[in-house]
Amino acid sequence: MITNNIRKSILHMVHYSRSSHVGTCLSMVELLYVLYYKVLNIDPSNPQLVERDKFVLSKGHGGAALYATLAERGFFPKSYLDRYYINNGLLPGHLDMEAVPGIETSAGSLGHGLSIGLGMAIANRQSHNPGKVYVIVGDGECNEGSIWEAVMLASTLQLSNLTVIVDYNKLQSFGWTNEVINQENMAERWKSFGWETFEIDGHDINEIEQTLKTSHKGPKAIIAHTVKGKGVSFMENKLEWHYKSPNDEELLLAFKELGDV
Ligand SMILES: Cc1ncc(C[n+]2csc(CCOP(=O)(O)OP(=O)(O)O)c2C)c(N)n1
Repeated sequence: MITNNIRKSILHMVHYSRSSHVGTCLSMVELLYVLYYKVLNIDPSNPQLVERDKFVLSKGHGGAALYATLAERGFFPKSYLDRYYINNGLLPGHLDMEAVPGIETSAGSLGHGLSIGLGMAIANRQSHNPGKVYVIVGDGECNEGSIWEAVMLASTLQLSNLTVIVDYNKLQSFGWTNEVINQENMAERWKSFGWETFEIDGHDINEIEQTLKTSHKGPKAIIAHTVKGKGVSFMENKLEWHYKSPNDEELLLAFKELGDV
């Protein structure tokens, strides 16, 4: 199963590099899988195709998940994943668009990806380029004011070529998202800013695909309910896995759960 392979790559990468953000990455595996295998018009052998769809991972601290998905999809050899977040490595911990083919924008400082995606969508409209733009933002990331500036402009311009997925895993780096800054009724908030809004299970592959393929006249927001750390029971909904990397024993346990050992 491809989603399992992506999860195993992520676990391997954070374990080997002893780095953070494993929960962040595991939360969006199904979202990335559906985008890269069922939705995006992309060609791994020609990543600069002018009319391609573009994906922006705004929560760039989850870079390992995108690197793992791109490697799985054939943008670059899987062996590159061994060079994640290490000295003299190839793949920086926060996304680097110069590192490997297939990454549309660097990210890590939260709150910028949606504005960048908005700019891409405007440029495509102006140049009659049919390429669509998809952006994943984190729920904690939605604390950033710049997100809402982009949200307002996108609906003013009725950008039907722009889709945002909020990876609504309810946790951020300091605790439960709604206890840091309350964002209850997340879907209503996006709707009130003029976006066509959907609320889905962010781990249900069919629901993700159907919702992404639903046509829309203005910008589309998909509030995807997810679980931080999804797929590894002892990491699910646990704040500490924003920071910790699994030790040898934990890695083995995680792989067992994923049916590998
Ligand atoms: C501008 C900015 N401020 C703060 C941080 C530190 N930071 C890294 S991850 C994070 C929380 C992100 O939470 P969320 O968007 O919900 O993503 P998750 O990891 O839960 O998927 C914060 C505040 C940052 N990277 N950029």
